[in-house]
Parts: sequence; C-alpha cells; structure tokens
Amino acid sequence: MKSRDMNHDWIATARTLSEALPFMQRYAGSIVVVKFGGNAMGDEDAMAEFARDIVLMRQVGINPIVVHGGGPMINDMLTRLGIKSEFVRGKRVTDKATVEVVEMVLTGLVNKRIVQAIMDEGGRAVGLSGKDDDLMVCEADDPELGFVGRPVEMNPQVLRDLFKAGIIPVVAPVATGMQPNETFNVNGDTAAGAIAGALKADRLLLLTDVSGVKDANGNVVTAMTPEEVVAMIEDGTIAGGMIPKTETALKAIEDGVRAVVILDGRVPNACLLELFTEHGAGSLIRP
Ligand code: X2W
Repeated sequence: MKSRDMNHDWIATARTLSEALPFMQRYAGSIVVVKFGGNAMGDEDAMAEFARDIVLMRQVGINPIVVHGGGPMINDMLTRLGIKSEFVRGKRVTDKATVEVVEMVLTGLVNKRIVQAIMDEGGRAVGLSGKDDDLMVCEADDPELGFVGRPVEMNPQVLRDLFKAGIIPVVAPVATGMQPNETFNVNGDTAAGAIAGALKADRLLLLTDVSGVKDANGNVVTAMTPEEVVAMIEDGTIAGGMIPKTETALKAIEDGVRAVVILDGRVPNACLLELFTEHGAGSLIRP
C-alpha cells in the first residue's frame, strides 16, 4: 500500500468536498451545456482534466453536454492540404473543399479525442454532430460565407435519450440543411447556444482563453444582466471576439437558458470552480 502524502492538506480536501454539497444538491438533475473551444483544449493533461470535471458533473447527477470547437485543428489540416482560409466577422469563409475538411476534423479527430478522454476518466460518452438524428438543422448564414450555417430547427430529443442512459453527449458543430445532402459549418459558440436554448438548459458555460467579460478598466465583471451586456456592446466596452460570445449568451437567455457563464478554460478545474464553489469563475450573465 502507498504511504500517505503528509505534505498534502487532506483536511482541506475533505472540507472542500463538504462545502460542495449545497451546490451538488442545487444542480442535481440539471442540464449544463459546456462549450469547449479549440483554444481551450491545450495539451493532453488539460484535456484529461477537462474530461475529469465533466465525468464528475455526471457522477453528482448533472446532465452535462459537451459542444466543442476546433478552429486551430481545422487551420492545421487546411494548411497541410494547402487550402487557404479566411475569417469574416469571426466566421470561417467555407467553400465546398473547406466544409469537407471541417466535417472530417471536427466530427472525426476532435470529437473522438474528447469522447476518448471522457471514457478514459471512467465516464460514458457518445460523439455526434448536428447531423445525427437531425439534432441541428441550418440554413446559410450569409451568402458571403458559403457553407456557414445558422441553426433554424433543433431536435434535441436524442440528447435527452442519451441523458436517460447515463451517457454524456459530445457534439461537433456540423449540421445538415433543409435540402438533401447539405453540410454546414457552424461556429462552436453558436451551436452550443442553440443546443442550450433548445434544452432550456440551467447553465451554458462558454470556456474560452480569456478570463471573462472586462469593464472599461480591464477588470472582469463577475455578474451582469442581459441589459447591461447590451449597453456594454453599444458603448464599445465589449468588443472583438467577445461580441459573438456575448451575443450567443443573449440569444440563449432569450431562448430560456437560465444563466450563461463566460469563463477561462485554461484555469485548472474551471467548470468545478464555477459550479461547486462560492467563488465562481468568469462572468455570469443572468436576467
Ligand atoms: C468554426 C467551427 C469550429 C469552431 C471554424 O470553422 O473554425 C465557423 O467559423 P473554436 O475552436 O470554438 O473557435 N466555424 C463558421 O467554432 O472552433
């Protein structure tokens, strides 16, 4: 038997677990959608730690769903194939060749890597895309962007079926269209918001590589109402890449999501910090 590590503060560990009880009780049976962006994925250790947090959520009775991105992994593969790519207003201009690479990378490489990481931590995960059981049906977002989809119809029953079976769904943001044989590339945040909205989730956690929404002085705002977010977009305090994220949050809340949190996925155990401690993490947006 291994001897005990006396340098570790085991009493503090036990206290942390005890203090988490009210939070576990509050979230038991709830639905939490977690957007895991390509920039938050990091190395193998970061992936394993994320997977462990998700498995822990499931273990204490939460129904977690992972919706992932993978922009940097798509960029790598496009470069290897010699296909040029550009972004317009935060979305990838997606022609026929690009949408094929997007589908291969997201539903193959990235999706299965996350599924495997969750399985390795002792959970049960099944990977799917918006195409599976018509989960997410899109139409073209903007003719300028090609095959970039805007979700117009959601069929989330397959996710409820997976919850019932104790399985964690891992969703790639690729979708079908209204016409046969159409494929759309969907921004990961947009897909996560649409799925959270369709399920009227209790929480949508948007994991990013920044510490949250910042005020004019650069300090993270820990709690905001949707009205305050709108005002901060209008006066330019919220700018750049934070605009699509906060717009996703506003739309999700309009669709019936109880609260959205924009948090730093690079912080160790970011999801647990947000859900199971008084401290919380990042910026909470709630009516
Ligand atoms: C994204 C889908 C992946 C994504 C793309 O092609 O990169 C659009 O831009 P991250 O890692 O969350 O940025 N789709 C339309 O959203 O990845």
